[in-house]
Amino acid sequence: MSGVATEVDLRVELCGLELAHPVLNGSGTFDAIAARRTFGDGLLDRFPFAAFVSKTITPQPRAGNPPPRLFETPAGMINSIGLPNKGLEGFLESDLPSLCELPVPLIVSVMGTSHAEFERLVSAVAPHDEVAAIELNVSCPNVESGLIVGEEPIETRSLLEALRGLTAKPLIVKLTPNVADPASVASAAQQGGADAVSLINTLKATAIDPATLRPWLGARRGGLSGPAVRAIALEQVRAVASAVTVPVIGMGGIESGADALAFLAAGATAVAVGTASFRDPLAAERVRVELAEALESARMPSIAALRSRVGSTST
Ligand code: RRO
Repeated sequence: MSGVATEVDLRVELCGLELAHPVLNGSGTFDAIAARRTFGDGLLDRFPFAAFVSKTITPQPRAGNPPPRLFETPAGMINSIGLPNKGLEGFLESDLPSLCELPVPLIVSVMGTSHAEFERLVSAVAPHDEVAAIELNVSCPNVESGLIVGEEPIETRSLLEALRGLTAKPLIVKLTPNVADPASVASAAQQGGADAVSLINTLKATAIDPATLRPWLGARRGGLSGPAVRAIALEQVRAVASAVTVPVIGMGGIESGADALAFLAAGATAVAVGTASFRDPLAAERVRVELAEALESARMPSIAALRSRVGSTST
């Protein structure tokens, strides 16, 4: 990061939200409440994201998976955190008031195992004025059908149809990369009434402990993220952005302004930094500054100019 101020206009509009720049966080990769405890209110003056996506919550509290929960891979990591969270009531009482103090729009991520669970979550979260949008994490089984919602276009569409009437706030569907054709799931989400899609979640992965020759992770398998997945994420973002008209939030191994620029050129309206924030909590700030510098070098005065240059069809 050179720190040279640029004149580039990084503002983007994401399903009605006016964002100062296009860099968000990936859900579950930045604990803003813990970061504020550690870094103090200075974090709010220098908040690295243009909108904040909270860690996914479920209706009931969950302890998460047994350890070990992380495994480092070449250029990435596998996590099997297992959705530890305080549950809906705990989130509303303990976390939401703190998250509302962040200086950017708040996007709350939710996951259920049935339409009824998702309906409960959306109905309880959406009425809070400080909640700008809801992200639906669909990498979970529907206990009624036994299918992973986000792996089946019909499941995804029917979930959105069940939720659409519950709120006028933007519904963002977080897509799984663990399908042959993510564009068909994205199209189904749009047909069901989604306002945006975000991708990719992590790729199914495992690691073997060389000493025991048994799975390293307590939950046996997990999800791969980091630069190792970037090229796959970029292709999925390109495919999805050319299949839908709603905005796409692209993520997967973004660590630099050049990476972010590639996702925007592939059709994303916004990007998210995930794994890189574990090593450097200000990685997203560096990505934003480098992105502005890259646009300036390319003589593009704004994100809008970039999007018209690449002729994106995603907004
Ligand atoms: O908590 C997790 O283990 C987890 C979730 Br909810 C998710 O959506 N993606 C991921 O890689 N880990």
